[in-house]
Amino acid sequence: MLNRCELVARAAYVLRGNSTGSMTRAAPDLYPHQWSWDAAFVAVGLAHLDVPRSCAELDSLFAGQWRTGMLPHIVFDPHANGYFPGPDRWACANLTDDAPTQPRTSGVCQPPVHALAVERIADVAAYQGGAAAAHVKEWLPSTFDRLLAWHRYLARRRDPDGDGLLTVYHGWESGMDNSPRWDAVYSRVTVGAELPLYARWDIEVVVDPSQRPTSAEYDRYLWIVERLKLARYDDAEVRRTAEFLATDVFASAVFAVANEALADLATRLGRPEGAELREAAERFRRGVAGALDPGSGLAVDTDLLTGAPLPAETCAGFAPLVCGGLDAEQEREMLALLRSPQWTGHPALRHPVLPTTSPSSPDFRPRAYWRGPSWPVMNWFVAWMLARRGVTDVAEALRRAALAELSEGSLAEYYEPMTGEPLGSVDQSWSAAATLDLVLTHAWSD
Ligand code: 9WN
Repeated sequence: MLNRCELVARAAYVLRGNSTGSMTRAAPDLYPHQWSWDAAFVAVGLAHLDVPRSCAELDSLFAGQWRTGMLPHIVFDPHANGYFPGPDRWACANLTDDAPTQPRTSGVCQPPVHALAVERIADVAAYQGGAAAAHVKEWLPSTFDRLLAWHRYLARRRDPDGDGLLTVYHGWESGMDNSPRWDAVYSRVTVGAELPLYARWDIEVVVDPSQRPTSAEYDRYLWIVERLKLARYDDAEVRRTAEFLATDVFASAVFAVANEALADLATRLGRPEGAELREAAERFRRGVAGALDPGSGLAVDTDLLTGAPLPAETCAGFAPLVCGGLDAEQEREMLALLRSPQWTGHPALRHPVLPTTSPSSPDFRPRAYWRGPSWPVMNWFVAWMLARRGVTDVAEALRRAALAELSEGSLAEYYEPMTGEPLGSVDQSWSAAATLDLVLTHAWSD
C-alpha cells in the first residue's frame, strides 16, 4: 500500500510516462491516443503539476473539433499504431467536410465534462497564483469560444426537441460502453454480413477477455460505425437511419452542470452568452430529474426507437446527484440508496466505492468492464460533483474510498470491487489524474 506522498509521485510519473509532449495517451498500450473525456480529466490532474501543460492537453483535444462544434471521442496520434478501430476505419474526413483532415479523429463524441475541467483548472491556477494564474487568464477567452461551440452542438443537434436529454448514437458515446443500461438497445442491432473483417487490439493487451466486451458486443460496435459512415456522420441522417438511438441520462446531467460552469465563465469573461447557458443548464437539469424512475429510485435512459425506458441498476442512475434538480425528499432518498447495501454500503465490497452495476443486480459481473467493476474516475467524478453541490459528507466518504482503492498503486483502469484486484489497463491516465486531484485538492482536508 502506498502512502499519500508515494501515490502522488506515482501518479505524476504515470502522467509523465503517458505524455507524447502535447497530448496524453489514455493508457500506455491499450489506448495509445487521446480520448475526449479522458483528456478533460487528465487536464485536471495535470493542473496540479503544471498549469500550461494542462491547458495544452485541452488545446490538443480541441484541435480535433469538428466544424459542427462536435468534439470527437478520439483524437488520433499520427505516430501511434495499434488501437482498433483506428482513423482509417472511421474515415471521417473522407466522408464529411465537417471533420478535420488533421488531426484525424473518430466520428462520435463522449460526455461533455470539458467545461467542468476548465472550471477546475482555473480554480487550481487561481490557488497557485503567479504565472499559473496569468497563463490561464490568457488562455480562457479562446477556450470559452471552443466550449461554446461544443455546447451549442449538443444543445441543438443532440436535443433537437428541447426535452433536456442528450441523444447518443453508440454506447461508446456514453463512455460506459458495455453497461447493462444499453443491453436492450444493442439486442435489436442486427449485424449485417457486409461488416468488414477486423482484428481486435484490446484483447491483445488485456489478455483475460472476461475483463473486456465480448466478440458479439464488438461486432455490434463496429456495425454501428458502418451505419454512421453510411449516414456520412450527418446528425439528421443518423437520426433517420439509426439502429441504436437512446437518451443518455448521465451525459445529460454532466451537460447540465457543465452549462452552469460555462455560464459562470461567461460572466467572468464579460461575455453575453450567460443567460443562454443558464437556460440550457435548467433545461437539462429538468430533463434528468424527469427521468427518475420511482420504482428503482434511479434515473433511466430511454430507447428512442421504441420509446421504452431502459431500467438498469447502474451508476448512471445516480445522474440527478451530479446536477441536482430533485426535490429535497427525492434527493434524500437517492443519497440513502447510494449509501445502502445495494450500492456503496454492500457488505462484500472491499472499500465503500461506487460499483458500475449494483452488486445486488442480476446484471452484476465483478470483472466485466462497465458491468460491475469500480472505476476510479467515476468515484472521483461523482465525489467532485457532490462536493461542488455542497453534499460534502457523502463526497468525502467516496473520496476516501476511492483513495483506499487506488493506494494499491497500479492506478488501474478499473477494480474488482469485492477483492480490490486491479483490472483492465494499468497506469491508466485518468486514474492517475483522479489520484492527483483527490489527494491534492485544496477544497477538502484530510
Ligand atoms: C472505446 C479510454 C476509453 C474511455 C471509455 C472506456 C474505453 C474505448 C475502448 O476507453 O472505451 O471508446 O476501446 O474500450 O469505455 O470510457 O474513454 O480510456
